[in-house]
Amino acid sequence: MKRMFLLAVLALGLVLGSACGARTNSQGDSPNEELIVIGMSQVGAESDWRVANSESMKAVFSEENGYRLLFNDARQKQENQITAIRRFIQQQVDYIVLMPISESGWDSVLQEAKEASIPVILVDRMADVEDESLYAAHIGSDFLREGTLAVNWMESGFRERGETLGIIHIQGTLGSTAQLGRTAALEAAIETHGHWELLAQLDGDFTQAKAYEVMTDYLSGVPGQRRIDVVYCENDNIAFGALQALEEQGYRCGREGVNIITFDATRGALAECLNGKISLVVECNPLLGPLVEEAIQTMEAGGTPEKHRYVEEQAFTQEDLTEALIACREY
Ligand code: GZL
Ligand code: ZN
Repeated sequence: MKRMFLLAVLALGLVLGSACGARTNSQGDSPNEELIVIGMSQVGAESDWRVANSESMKAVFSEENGYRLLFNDARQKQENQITAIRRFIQQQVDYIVLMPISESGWDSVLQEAKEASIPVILVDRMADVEDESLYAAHIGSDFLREGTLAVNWMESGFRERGETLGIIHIQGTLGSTAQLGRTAALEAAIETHGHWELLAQLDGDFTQAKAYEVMTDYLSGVPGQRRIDVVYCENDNIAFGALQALEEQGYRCGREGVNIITFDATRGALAECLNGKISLVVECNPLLGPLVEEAIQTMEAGGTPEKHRYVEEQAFTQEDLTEALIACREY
């Protein structure tokens, strides 16, 4: 009987504890009051870029810097991000930082955060919401501009080839802002260049394994070797998979053969560019932690952060690179 009574008291305590909204973190202990509690929903760990992005966040939002970071890895599933955000709301975090995997599907859960008076900061990709007041700030890249850097290079880089340009397009996670912007730039350029031919559009989902699989499937379906002038890879991990598949099937990659274009500019891709296998690397900066902190500190001081902040990015070819430059890069 005593055991039953004890169990009932314990259960009641748990219910009251969560009902009264005591701000507890996932370990259940209550954080020091002065720490700013951040609920962070990260896409996953699908690429080198993503790993660098997470490391940048964890380096900034540390306890010694005055934060308690509740970090959730959604393993590339939007429903896991939505579940994490709802948990952050229950835990009454001070801010929610969301790296949205895709643009759609956020209106209702961000409405719940707004009703709980928890500011949301969107990082990297965008959330396509009806009501812009559902997020306090967005910090990320201009993906259309990145794609435009790539097609401008294609425009100037192949003048001497004159006749048709055979292009294979390997896309990133469909519906993500990065994929939408980089795809839009290429598709617009193909429209205006009668001599550019889209040989295939494949889904590489931003991972090396998927890109290797779809590229190998495509190449094994082509009798012998066909002329491929450009493989437009929407991130470095796709480029690594495509490069492996192309070389396995006997293709030469580089300025005289198949020109691989890629986005992110991780050290691995820059090294392949320096050695001549990748022709163009467009930078996409993952080191967004300090910019997110700036927005949070602005709000802590009662200010209003910029609604959209875009990071500066450039493109690299072999001529721009040295071992020393690559060694100094942070990711
Ligand atoms: C771009 C980011 C993309 C990277 C990929 O800002 O959303 O997602 O380009 C990552 O490497 O997977
Ligand atoms: Zn042209």
